[in-house]
Amino acid sequence: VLWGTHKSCHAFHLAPRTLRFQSVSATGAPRWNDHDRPEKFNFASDVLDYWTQMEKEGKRGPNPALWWVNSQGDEVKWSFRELTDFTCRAANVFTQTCGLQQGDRLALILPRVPEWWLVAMGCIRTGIIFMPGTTQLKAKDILYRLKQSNAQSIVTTDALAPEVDSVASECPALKTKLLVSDHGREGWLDFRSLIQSASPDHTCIKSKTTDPMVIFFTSGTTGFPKMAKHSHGLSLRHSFPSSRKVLQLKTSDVLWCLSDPGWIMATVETMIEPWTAGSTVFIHHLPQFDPKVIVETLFKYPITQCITAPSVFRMILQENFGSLRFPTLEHCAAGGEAVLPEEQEKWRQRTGLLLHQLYGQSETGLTCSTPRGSQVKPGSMGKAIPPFDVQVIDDEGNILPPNTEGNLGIRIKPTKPIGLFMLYENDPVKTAKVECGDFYNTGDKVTIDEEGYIWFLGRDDDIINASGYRIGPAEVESALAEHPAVAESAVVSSPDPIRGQVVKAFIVLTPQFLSHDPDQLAKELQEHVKAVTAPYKYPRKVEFVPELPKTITGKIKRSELREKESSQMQRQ
Ligand code: BCO
Repeated sequence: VLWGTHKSCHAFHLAPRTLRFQSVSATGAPRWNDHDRPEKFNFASDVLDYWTQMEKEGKRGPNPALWWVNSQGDEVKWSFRELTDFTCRAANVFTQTCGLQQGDRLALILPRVPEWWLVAMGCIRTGIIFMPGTTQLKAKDILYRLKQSNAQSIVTTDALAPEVDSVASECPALKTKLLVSDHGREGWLDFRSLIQSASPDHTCIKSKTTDPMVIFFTSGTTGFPKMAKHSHGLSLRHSFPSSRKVLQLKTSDVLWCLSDPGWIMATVETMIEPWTAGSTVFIHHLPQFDPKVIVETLFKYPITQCITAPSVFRMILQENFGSLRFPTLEHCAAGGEAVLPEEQEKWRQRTGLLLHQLYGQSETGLTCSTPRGSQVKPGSMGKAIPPFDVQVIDDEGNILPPNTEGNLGIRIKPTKPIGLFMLYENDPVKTAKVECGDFYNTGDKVTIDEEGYIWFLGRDDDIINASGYRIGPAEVESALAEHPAVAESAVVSSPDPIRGQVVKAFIVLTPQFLSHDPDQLAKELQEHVKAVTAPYKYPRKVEFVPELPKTITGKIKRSELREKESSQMQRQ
């Protein structure tokens, strides 16, 4: 076996913290500047294989490139050389066994298992566009993704294979299904054994920087998730000096980003950014979120940098852990939702470490941050990361002066910056809608101060940000509508001290359910939503109402319900 669930398969020893690698520049080999626009770029050949070469020449230390663990004591450690070998094999599996070609789409729905990185990098080598998805997706969500994207292939795990099979007949473009499992399944190819028998000889495509690389599904204020398509520029951007400044990763760093592999944060922070610097990517399988396991892991392994959602830091602070002075941890960053100044202060007091904020979207990747070593202004999401020219704009795209509330805009004219998404696939209307004068309008309300620090104020629409998940109300309302008790519903955000916001559903019942026990019915509806769509979207709060507030034209006034929630929370 090349790998698998085996104890400490490679005898890697991490360099002591004081030992830094002198033979290569401590921050890797920056070959591009912030405003370079090379015609060709491919993360596999330009970055991964570069570090493989450095290893061969003895210019990189013995730290693994990927270090994966689980709670059972299993461990996988791969060097860059092994990663080049395995990802070339993955590339051959896709092109030779599956018959996939550059530009084809592959849905990648795996938990945090080492194969996720092989699939993603195998796609990059071949130009197959990968589409990460969380394993919380249900059959209906998967069907939507496969159909919208015309996916030719899917890679997933045991738990989701039956969900895929239940909808596969409705997806004529789907040619191959690959299973990552220790067991076979009829109609599925066994990814692990194919990798073992595949050749490690593969020639990476010479991709243009502007060729598509990855699609992220992202929730919108109306309808179902949009497909934010990114080019290879997303990965090139992390070679730029300004991006490298954010975490200042070195080959000796061990970076643990806890994000589910379904989100852009994982693609960037568990692959692109650390490997650009030749650092170690640390992954814990974490099938269930448990603050105790996170704290134990930070004590047990020589992790130097940790990135996760603010809710995770809050959940850790809420527990009664004796000490949070982690022996090797040097830098912490939080992204996906806003962090309050008091939370940053509490984290500093308990751990001795500053909590840096990161800001970005599926459309933008990393957009703002307080780079390591620069002044943290508590509550601010930091400054713009070049080459993004970030401005606060009004609804016409005019730049507003400092300390004035407006939309966070990223300049796209005359030139779209490297790293910003290309477009919403198949949706020119929504793509045009987010263009505002010379800017891409993120829809996030912010202010900017005289020193360029940006302060998050909220959304200008109905999108809910629950513990870092971006949730569109229509997705939850549509799931609720499938239940016979629901005549009508309106879903909005409700403030929450731990998760920032939670999903709240106001529900008008059908006559036959009016006499049901409301607590039991609320639980039943919550379970129903968890069963028909990704469970993170389920309404943690439910209120039954006789009617919903509407405009004269019959549009639900979600803002009225949202304000009601906010004022109620303030009174409590
Ligand atoms: O809380 P409950 O127990 O009632 O429900 C939870 C789960 O137990 C449940 N569930 C999960 N899988 C299920 C299931 N139920 C039925 N069947 C299944 N297969 O559903 C609920 C899921 O909620 P959750 O995921 O919020 O769970 P949890 O365990 O409370 O996790 C907390 C967090 C903080 C770990 C989680 O919310 C999280 O990971 N948040 C971060 C999201 C994130 O990474 N966002 C970044 C996006 S990228 C970006 O913003 C760009 C930034 C540069």
